[in-house]
Amino acid sequence: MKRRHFIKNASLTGVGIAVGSTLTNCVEATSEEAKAESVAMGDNSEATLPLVIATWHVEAATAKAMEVLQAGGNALDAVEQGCRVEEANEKGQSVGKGGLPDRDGNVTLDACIMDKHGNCGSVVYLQNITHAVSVARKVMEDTPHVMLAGEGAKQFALSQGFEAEDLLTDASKEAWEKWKVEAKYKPIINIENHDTIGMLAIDKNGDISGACTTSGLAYKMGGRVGDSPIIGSGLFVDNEIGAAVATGLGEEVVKTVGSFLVVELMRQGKSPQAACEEAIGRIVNKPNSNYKDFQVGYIAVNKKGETGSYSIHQWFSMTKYQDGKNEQIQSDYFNKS
Ligand code: SD4
Repeated sequence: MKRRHFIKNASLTGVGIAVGSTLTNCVEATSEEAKAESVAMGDNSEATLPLVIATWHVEAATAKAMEVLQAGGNALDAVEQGCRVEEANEKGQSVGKGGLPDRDGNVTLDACIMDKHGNCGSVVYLQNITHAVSVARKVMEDTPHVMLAGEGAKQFALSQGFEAEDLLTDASKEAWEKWKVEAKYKPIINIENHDTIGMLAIDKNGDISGACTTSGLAYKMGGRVGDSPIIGSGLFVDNEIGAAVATGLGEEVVKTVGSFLVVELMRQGKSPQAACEEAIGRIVNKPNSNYKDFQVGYIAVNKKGETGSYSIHQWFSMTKYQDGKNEQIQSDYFNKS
C-alpha cells in the first residue's frame, strides 16, 4: 500500500506554537452570560484559533497553512498556500503535478476555493498548470465568473502569468502504462485510490475559508469532472455557520450535493461530526446503493471551531492543526461489517 493515507496511526506533533485567541473570545459574545449558555448547551469547546483541517494525511500542507495564519494571514491565503504544497508534491498522485492521468494519459485538474463572503472560483479540466487552486482564486477575484473549464481555463491561467508544464511525471506515466494492460473503461474508484486535498481554515478573526484541489479519479474517461470543483458538492463555506469539504467518488458526492448538505445540517444545529455522518447516510442508505465499492469522506468545521470527519470505509483521516499540534486523526466510518 503505497499511498500516503495508508500510513496508519501516525500521530504527528508539529512545530510551532498556536498564538491564537479562543473563538469564544473573538467571535462570539464574550459575556459570562453567553458562556454559561454555551456550557448549558453542552458546548465545552473553547476552540483555539487559528485552526486548519484537511482531508487525508497532509501535515506538510496544514503546517504551511498554519504558518500563514500565525503570521497574521487570513483563512483564504492559508487554504490556498496549504493546497499548493500538495499540488507541488510530485509524490502525491491525486493532486497537481504527478497526478494520475485519465485513460488517455492526460492529467486534468479540478479545483475550487471559497471565501468568507461566499465568493468562489473554480477550474475544471485544467491541463498543464500545477497550481489549479491559485487559478481558481484568480477566477474568483479577477473575473466576473465562478467557473472556467478546459482550454479557456488554461488560457486564462497563462494570461495571469502561470507557467505551462507537463504534469505527467515518469512515475504516473508508468502507473498509467501498467493500468492500460487491463484497462477497464468504467471509472471505478476503490477505497485506496484517492487523496484529494480539501482544506478548511478559521483565522484569528474567526473567518472561514476553504479550498479543494485534485487530479480526480485515476484513469477516468476523458472530459470527466468530479465533485471537487463544484461549489456545494466538493466544498461549501458559509462564514456564519461553518464549512465542509469532500473526498472520494465525486459522482456520489455530486448526487447528494454533499458539502452544502453538511453545512445546512450544521445550520439546523447538528455538530460537524453528526452532519458528516448524516451526509454519508444519504449516500449509503439509498435503495440499491453499491457503497461497498467506493469511498466517500467528509470533513467539517463549524463557527465555534468544532470539527468532524466521517467516511464510508475505514482508513479515511483528517489532518488537524490547532494549539501547536499538527496531527492525523483517523476518521470514524460507516461500513464496519
Ligand atoms: C473526484 N473527489 O474527482 C475526487 C476524487 C478524490 O481523492 O477525492 N480523490 O471524484
